[in-house]
Amino acid sequence: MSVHTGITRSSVQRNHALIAPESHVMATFPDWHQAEVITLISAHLGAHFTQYMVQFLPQGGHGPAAGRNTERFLLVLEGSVRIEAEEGQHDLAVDGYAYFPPGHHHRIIASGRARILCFEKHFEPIVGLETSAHGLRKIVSNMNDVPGEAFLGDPDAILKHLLPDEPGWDMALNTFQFAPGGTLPQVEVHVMEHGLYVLEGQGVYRLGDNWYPVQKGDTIWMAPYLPQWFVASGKHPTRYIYYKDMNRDPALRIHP
Ligand code: UGY
Ligand code: MN
Repeated sequence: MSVHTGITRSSVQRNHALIAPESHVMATFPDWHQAEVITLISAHLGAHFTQYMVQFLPQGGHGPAAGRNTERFLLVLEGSVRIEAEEGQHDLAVDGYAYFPPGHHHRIIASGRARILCFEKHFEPIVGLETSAHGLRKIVSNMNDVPGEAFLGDPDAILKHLLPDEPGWDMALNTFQFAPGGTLPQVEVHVMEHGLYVLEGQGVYRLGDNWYPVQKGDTIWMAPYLPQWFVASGKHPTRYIYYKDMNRDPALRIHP
């Protein structure tokens, strides 16, 4: 076995984190059977959502619905999974995704080796409105079937909204695809938080006053107000998926 040098691209800071695959450490959770879970982003880091990856073992396995009041988005990264929901079942292959509103019963089943990426958030209702009145609904789709738009008119930065952009919804999952040399059009500073996973390609992410080389398989946490910017490098497009909280007044969230 070779001797480890102690070097990694991973870096965990007060308001951001880069977690490269070389730093992943698996855990087993009681309700996930024949599966290894890597919690990438959580409240322990300071985040207000959870991002984790589940690797089902070659013999297949299964996992439970999200916790109470928790909404879940899942994306298939490798292999395929079957979703057993209240109203029937769905088979999802790579790039397939699903969203479950809080309290929506389902089970995730893999019949062989598979890898999924999950984002979960405690749902925040609009003050005075019942959860059922927010228009949340189960979504099952595939990223390749979602139309993209040139972000602020830039054809080198294609944005896709994977979930409905409606006022009742409090989280967004989007993808960005950048042509080589494509950039975010500004150094963004915003109250919304991000959890990001690089699906393909490479580039340089500015996080605060740090510039990090990033590539496929990397996870990034960006706290509220973190200055952020990205440039894609390499010879092929770079694509990432990211979580963002939305549609809630920050003042009301702190002083309800
Ligand atoms: O939606 C966003 O805030 C997005 N433009 N941010 C990002 O990709 N870091
Ligand atoms: Mn942003």
